[in-house]
Amino acid sequence: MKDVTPDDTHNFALVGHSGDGKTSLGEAILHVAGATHALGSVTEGTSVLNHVPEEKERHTTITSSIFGFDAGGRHFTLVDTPGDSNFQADAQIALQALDGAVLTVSGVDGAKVGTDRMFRFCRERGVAQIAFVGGLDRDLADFDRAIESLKEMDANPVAVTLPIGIGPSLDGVIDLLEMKRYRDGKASDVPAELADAAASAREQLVESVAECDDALLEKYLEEGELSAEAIQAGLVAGTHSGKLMPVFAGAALAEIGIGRLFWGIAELLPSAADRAAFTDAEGSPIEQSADAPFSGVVFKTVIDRYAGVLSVFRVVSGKITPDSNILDVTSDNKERLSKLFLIRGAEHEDVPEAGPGDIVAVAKLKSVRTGHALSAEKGGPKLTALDIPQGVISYAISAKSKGDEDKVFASLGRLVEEDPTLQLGRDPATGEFLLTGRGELHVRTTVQKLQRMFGVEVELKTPKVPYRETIKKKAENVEGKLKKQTGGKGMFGVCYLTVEPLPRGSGIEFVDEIVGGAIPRNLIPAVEKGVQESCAAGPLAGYPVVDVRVRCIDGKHHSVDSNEMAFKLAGSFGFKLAIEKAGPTLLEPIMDVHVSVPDQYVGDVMGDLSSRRGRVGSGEAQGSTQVIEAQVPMSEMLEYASTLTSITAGQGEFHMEFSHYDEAPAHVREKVVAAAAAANSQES
Ligand SMILES: Nc1nc2c(ncn2[C@@H]2O[C@H](COP(=O)(O)OP(=O)(O)OP(=O)(O)O)[C@@H](O)[C@H]2O)c(=O)[nH]1
Ligand SMILES: [Mg+2]
Repeated sequence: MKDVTPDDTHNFALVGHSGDGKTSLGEAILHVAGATHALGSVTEGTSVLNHVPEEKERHTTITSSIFGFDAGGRHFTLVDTPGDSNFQADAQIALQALDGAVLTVSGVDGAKVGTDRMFRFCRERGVAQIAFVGGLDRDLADFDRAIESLKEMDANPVAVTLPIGIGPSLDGVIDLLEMKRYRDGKASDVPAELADAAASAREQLVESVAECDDALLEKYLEEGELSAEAIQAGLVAGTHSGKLMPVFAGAALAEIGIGRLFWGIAELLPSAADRAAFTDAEGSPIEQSADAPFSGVVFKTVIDRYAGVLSVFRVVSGKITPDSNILDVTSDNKERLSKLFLIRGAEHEDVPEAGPGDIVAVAKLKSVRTGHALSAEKGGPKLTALDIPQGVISYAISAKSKGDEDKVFASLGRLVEEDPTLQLGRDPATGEFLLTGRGELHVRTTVQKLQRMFGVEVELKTPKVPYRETIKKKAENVEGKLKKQTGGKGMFGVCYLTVEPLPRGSGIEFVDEIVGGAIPRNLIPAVEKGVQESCAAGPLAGYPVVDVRVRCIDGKHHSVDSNEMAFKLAGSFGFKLAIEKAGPTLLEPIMDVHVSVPDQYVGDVMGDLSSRRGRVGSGEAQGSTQVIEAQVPMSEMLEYASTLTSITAGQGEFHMEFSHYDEAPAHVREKVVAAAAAANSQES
């Protein structure tokens, strides 16, 4: 690996809808490339990519898996990602650090919600994509229909290979660039009976390529053909810019079309040198030179049974060797590296150094977490950290047996370190511990892992909705006063606060409008601190207060008895009083919900969403499924997975993400306030 330049280094992810064959495809690529000796199988539990026990048990990927290998003088890192929306954030984090993506599409069903979601994510982030339509060896497979579904998704798909035969009679592919048939890695002539179909598909390919580039189009119109080099160069440019999506046909289990896809990964997706530049906080590009100081970015954390916590990072610039000193830019801590590892699924091997484009892991760093930027200890480029999607659904969590609490929370802390989309916190209203994840399955899988890895059992209670509190009107000149001047050391501080509503998403804004020293300059921050601390638990039900401007307009002080504590308390009292006068109200989180169901269930699913206070948009057809978009309060969606399963006989799929906060209707507010009051009286 150490002799390979970034031009010959390729880091790619397999992404797509859950169960559409990403891991099987990964196994086939590794096998065809000679990185593994036997073809691993998801169903038989021999996959080197699905190596976590929960994955083997459930035959599904729950955390992305990394496999570095050399082939044909180049170095590749394959990242197999989860398709389920509970775990797909893992793919979204990894993609920010890689060079390209293979969008895996079902040859039977075509593109689905998960396909669409990853396609859009890549497009927004400028990640180049090629597609693989797999499973064409299955009954009812239809390559053309799958291509159509990609068009409906608004991609610009163009077939680079065509299947020969379909379903059980699938027997190789035709490479439309070379006009050769490929089967078992061997090229031969295109069968005569397919010559016409292949010629017309090739014409389509050439036309699509030409349409992406005016100069090429002119040449094509003049000469009626383009040279092989021009077509390939056009295809490469179209893939990198996202104007084209080259599509490869095949079947992972039968290892058909895999060699051609692997060619596409190496030749059409950008290399480490060609990908869009990484940038620093100012948006300036970082030069990916081996001679520059080191910089890198961590996109995955793995708890390894032997090595401990492994941070997997991509080197962006410079070279790094074991035992170097580095800086964790994001947490601003110095770290000393130990050994460097190349990751191959569950295995890892020592490497002596890593350079730009390489993906390696290092064990036992203290402050480094997924998403953090790393740099040389002195003078290294400071990359921006990766975006980490946050959890959206919270469960109250407690130890099953008394006395196990410390162990539970220490172990959960380890899992939170490994998975940055999980958060562990405390419910301000009830004091309960909350585990927040991307979905119900995400949280439940975490609990299962907790038991397997640390032998501790916990109980989950109904999910908690992260309500917020805010105000509806202005309250002016409200006095916050602390006066205790009888006996001993006195305390005196008075502030006058005006609070007014701010637009959604503004948070808390504190404005210092004190003139003429009514409150001494050095004590004004104490008022702000008091305000901020009171924001953590609002007056209605103890949820954080948001979207309020707090203006500190006047105050009084005493030359001896005024101090920080006095003004902090005055700020806190004043704020609470002001909020109560300003029409406090409850905000509830609204989710963007996307449900994909076969046609016949659309009516029932829409009706059900409306009954959950949802605002349901119109459905959009994607092949034989309909995608329904709706906005629904989170509190109505907590146990939706089981409802959807029963309405659609298990054929529906949904995912949701946080959209915005909205004022909760009175009946919801009353219920939440009563629940908080009940929890409070139980505690006291
Ligand atoms: N017949 C056939 N079956 C396939 C093919 N590819 C995958 N499968 C089967 O489809 C099922 C799902 O395959 P996986 O490779 O686990 O799919 P995945 O996309 O990794 O799934 P998640 O990790 O759950 O998102 C397994 O039972 C595979 O054996 C294929 O090309 N042909
Ligand atoms: Mg998988």
